[in-house]
Amino acid sequence: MDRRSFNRRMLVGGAAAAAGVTSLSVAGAPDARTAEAPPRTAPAGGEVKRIKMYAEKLPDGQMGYGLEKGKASIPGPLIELNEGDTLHIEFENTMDVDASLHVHGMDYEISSDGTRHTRSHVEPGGKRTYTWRTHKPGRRKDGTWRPGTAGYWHYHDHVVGTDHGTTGVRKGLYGALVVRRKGDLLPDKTFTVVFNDMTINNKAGHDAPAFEATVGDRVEFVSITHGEYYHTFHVHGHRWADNRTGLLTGPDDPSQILDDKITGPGDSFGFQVIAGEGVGAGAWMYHCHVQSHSDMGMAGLFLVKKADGTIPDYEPHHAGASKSPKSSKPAESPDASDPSGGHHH
Ligand SMILES: [Cu+2]
Repeated sequence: MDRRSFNRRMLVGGAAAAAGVTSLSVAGAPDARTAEAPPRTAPAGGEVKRIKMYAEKLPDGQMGYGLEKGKASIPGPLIELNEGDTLHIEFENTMDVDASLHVHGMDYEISSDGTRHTRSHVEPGGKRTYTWRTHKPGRRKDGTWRPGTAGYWHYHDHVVGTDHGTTGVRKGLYGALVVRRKGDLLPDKTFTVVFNDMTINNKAGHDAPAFEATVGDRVEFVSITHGEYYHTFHVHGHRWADNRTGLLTGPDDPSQILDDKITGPGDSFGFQVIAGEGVGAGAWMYHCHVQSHSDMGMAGLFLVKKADGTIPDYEPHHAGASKSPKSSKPAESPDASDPSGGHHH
């Protein structure tokens, strides 16, 4: 884990990190922590957290959110909360057009909607504090059950280009938000995969990000869809449960097991897998399963390394992604400031 992602985690997931991160997992010793050691779990929420968030124009004309000036990325930073937490975001718009921060799934007052008609957007050079709240599940006074906030959610601009943020979203102003329930299993790594029009994380055809893990890592994927099209999210060699966490709660959990899920604009879901479980290391593809979409390049690689860093039978030329390490050499960790959506815990 590098400094930047560590800082990210301390900023928004500080309680989880403080409560559970061992030196083993920080040092990245996957062999030692799998199988025997029980997974770390999310603590009870209830904290008030504060972060800064910047909307910035990127050198290539795209737009991104970042936690520091000059550090914007596509997707924006992964934000992690625990049910019961409140997050205050001091948002600064460094661009020359109005921008905003609009979130799905949270409790927020209309003044944090991030829309133009509520005047909760931010003018060029301006600042605004958005407040997102979360709650635990519980019984209402009328006896009905109120769901908690925990889930795989996302945030995005809602004003650049149109009153729906169509240009902002198209250019990269979006990111993932994970809210955990007390006891939820914490992943070693989280990867955000955004199908945005015909791109993955705004990387057009055949330039999709590669995500790297080592056999035995507990890997979390967050799938978000934006734009004009429906897609299907598919990963080779790994499966998940079609429920809140993507994990079965026990032998009687009736959730369907999937390795492919249809997803449309505005949708988000997530799940965890054990990298290479039962199948081993390899350059496992992930892709949209609409044939013309994958043919046009909506495909990338989930690179699962052996403990020695090698990936068997990996020929970059024949794989779905182009910018990847060479066969049988130790794969390099992706830079946390990269636009690929990788986030290391
Ligand atoms: Cu597709």
